[in-house]
Amino acid sequence: MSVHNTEIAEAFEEIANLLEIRGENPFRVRAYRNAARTISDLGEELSDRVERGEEIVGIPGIGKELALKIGQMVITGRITQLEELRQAMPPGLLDMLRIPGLGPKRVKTLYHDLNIHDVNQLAEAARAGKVRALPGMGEKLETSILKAIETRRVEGKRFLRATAARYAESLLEHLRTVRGVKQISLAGSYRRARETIGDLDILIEAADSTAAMEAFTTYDEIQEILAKGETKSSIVLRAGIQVDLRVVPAESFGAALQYFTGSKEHNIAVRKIAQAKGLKVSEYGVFRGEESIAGRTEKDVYAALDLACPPPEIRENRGEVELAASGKFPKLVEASDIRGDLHNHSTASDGANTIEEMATAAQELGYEYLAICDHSKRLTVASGLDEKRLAKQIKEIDKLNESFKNFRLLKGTECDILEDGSLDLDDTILAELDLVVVSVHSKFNLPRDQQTERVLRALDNKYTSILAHPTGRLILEREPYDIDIARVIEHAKQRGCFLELNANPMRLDLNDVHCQMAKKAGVLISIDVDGHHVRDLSNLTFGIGQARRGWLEKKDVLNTRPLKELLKLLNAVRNG
Ligand code: DGT
Ligand code: CA
Ligand code: CA
Ligand code: ZN
Repeated sequence: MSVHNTEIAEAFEEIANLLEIRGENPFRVRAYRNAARTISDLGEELSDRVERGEEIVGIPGIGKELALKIGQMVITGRITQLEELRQAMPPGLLDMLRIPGLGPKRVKTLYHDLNIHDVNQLAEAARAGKVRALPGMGEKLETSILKAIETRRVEGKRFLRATAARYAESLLEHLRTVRGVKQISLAGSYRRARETIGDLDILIEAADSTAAMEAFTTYDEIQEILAKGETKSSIVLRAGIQVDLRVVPAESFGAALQYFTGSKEHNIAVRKIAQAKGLKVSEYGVFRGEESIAGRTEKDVYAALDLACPPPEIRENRGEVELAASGKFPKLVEASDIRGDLHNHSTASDGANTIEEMATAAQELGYEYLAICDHSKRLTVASGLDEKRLAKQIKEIDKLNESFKNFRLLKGTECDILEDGSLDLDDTILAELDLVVVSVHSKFNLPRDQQTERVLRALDNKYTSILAHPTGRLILEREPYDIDIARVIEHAKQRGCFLELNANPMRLDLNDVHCQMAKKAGVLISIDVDGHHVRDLSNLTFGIGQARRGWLEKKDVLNTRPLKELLKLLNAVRNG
């Protein structure tokens, strides 16, 4: 049984939360929280270390006590202290933490002052207007709590695609080696690259399902087996993610893959086309009367309906079914089209790696360029750069560039947009840069018009090149700020500047629908990882998934351009 760092980090985070809600010593709480962050940022799995018999003490922030607990978790899968804490406190408290706006401090107040134990009691108290009276809460929070609880009931629990990806990959690896498994594929929202996943759907081709079902239901990361059958089984992983597995014979693998990839809306539209032709489509195949006329591959299934097979990412019934009849899909952008990344941080602000380390990592990926865009001075928590430090960084980058062949570091900034829409740095220093990425990191609560005007004004600065994470959302955690994206897109078009699709799996901002709007308006999108660590460069895959869902092609994406062409485009923004 191998325990992932994420699970250890989650356990520590939970201990910190429970201790804080109980009102324990803040230093102790912080020690667990810091350790959780350190562990989830580690490159290697701690369980590997323990298995090799190596020390854990010595990792910053992990003392003897915490090391012992990590050891216990790796070996037994649990931490006694956490189990005791869970026993001692109402289980619904942790669930309350998932409501946006509620941290351990507020949950502690709700628990101690109003004796609220779970989300239901919280909703009741909020409806009765009791929450607003608590210190530091107010009517606004009370309303947003209620709203959050209500939408949650509709949506159910979802997971970030990146979280699901980690667990999906190990599970697939486990299943791939099973005797008799001929083909295996993920289906459902995961295959369509949705930003969040309700559950994972896996499809296996095997003549005999016994071995596959056995391997699936004895997987060592299982929390619960929901169902075990001959063709279908469902489990819940320890991470809380449900996985549905279906085993099908070769002659219907394509039909099952088509059906379970969805989306439901896409399938309904496809079924209508089939009906008009006197055919029936199901997860078993395409049928004329009793006779199956297709089902082995997805392509066969669509072909039997005179349709071309659409890329999974666009199967949302947003125009792809109509296009399928003419066989002309856009040629969606691919990771290999990307020539460089235009938004990255270094140790100068809040990044974990030096400029040189970031440059090396980018070169290893075969990139032609990488832009260093550290935060600007207003963002003091991220040690943002003022004009003087940025001037120094410019010199440093110029010097580094002399040593590269076929690669260029671009000089940039991620400049804060101030409340009035002006930029955080002087134009004179912005003029020295290759590009200026601008973004909102404060005043998320401005009214829609004011927020929109603020951003439009920032785009009006002649040095502004790219608007980063344009809506500021954090998926499953923070709603986008209220902004009129249609106006932003239109303004970017007029100004000739660019919008970002931030590839951080928690942001994916712009979203798919916005990307499609930008494409229609003729605004180029820059798909950037917003790297704070060399490892983050691999997040490109999430950005590409979202871009494909937004129908973007190579030509719609700024950083598919070779360096020379890119520089021409960037220059045109400030001189055009
Ligand atoms: P999720 O899991 O909520 O992120 O979204 P999906 O799309 O993975 O949905 P899921 O797991 O409930 O079902 C997988 C696929 O199976 C879905 O995309 C389409 C197909 N499917 C499920 N239920 C129905 C249905 O009632 N009608 C049709 N036409 N297709 C369905
Ligand atoms: Ca699913
Ligand atoms: Ca499912
Ligand atoms: Zn950034």
